[in-house]
Amino acid sequence: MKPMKLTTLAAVAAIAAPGMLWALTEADTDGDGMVSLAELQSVLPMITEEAFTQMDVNADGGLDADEIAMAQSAGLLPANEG
Ligand SMILES: [Ca+2]
Ligand SMILES: [Ca+2]
Repeated sequence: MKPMKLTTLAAVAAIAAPGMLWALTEADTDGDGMVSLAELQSVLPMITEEAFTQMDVNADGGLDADEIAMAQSAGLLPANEG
């Protein structure tokens, strides 16, 4: 646990619109601030590795809030709001 992570998460939460972080907050079970393929599949079992790779724009192995938002905009992820 590094203090930087909390700062980063706070910054992300401040930037992202409410409701856009469903996958990040609910699926990020190890709390590293990104949703891995395994974490994403735990909430969305239909997600394939191929789809995940498309969503992982910077190819770091996890989806951050921006990538999730983009995937939702592109229709690759359900918005799942309310
Ligand atoms: Ca994670
Ligand atoms: Ca990524």
